Amino acid sequence: MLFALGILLLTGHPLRAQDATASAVTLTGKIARPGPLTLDALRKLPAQQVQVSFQSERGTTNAAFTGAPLWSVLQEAGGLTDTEKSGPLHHTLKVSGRDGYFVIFSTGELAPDFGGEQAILAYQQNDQKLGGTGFRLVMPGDKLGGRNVRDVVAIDVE
Ligand SMILES: Nc1nc2c(c(=O)[nH]1)N[C@H]1C(S)=C(S)[C@@H](COP(=O)(O)O)O[C@H]1N2
Ligand SMILES: [Mo]
Repeated sequence: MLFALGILLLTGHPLRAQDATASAVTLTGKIARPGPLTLDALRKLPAQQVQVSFQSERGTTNAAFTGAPLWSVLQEAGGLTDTEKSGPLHHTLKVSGRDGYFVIFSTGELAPDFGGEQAILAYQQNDQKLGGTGFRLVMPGDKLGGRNVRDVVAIDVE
């Protein structure tokens, strides 16, 4: 009985585990408060809408995406643990999709006082909720769609 309870606590309820991956991005690494970022929490951050146009094998996608800047997601999680003067120039973010696809960003390209790139962790495309995990990274201005990671499940800061 205790053993079964232990297994349940360790593995969690299978349905709950599935829900969690479907509606949260896991933040790990060198941030003050690592852990899951739920869709609800993301929706509470000041929203930004960006118009993007990118090419892929499927042609050109034109869409408006709504979400929160990746930089504010980091700040919401307490910011970088590295508080040195040039801390924002020393780290990387690995943004991973459910299929293992990933893109690396540098904190310097995102920090508002440096590159200030408008990377958005989006939850809405035009007026529709995103499918899949519900999260997509969007880089307005990119010609190709490669950095627009679909079905984001994890962001690791190193
Ligand atoms: N998770 C995940 N995201 C991904 C990819 C992928 O294979 N897996 N491919 C990228 C590439 S190369 C392109 S061009 C775009 C295509 O976007 P689309 O699927 O919305 O057309 O998604 C990007 N995001
Ligand atoms: Mo692509």
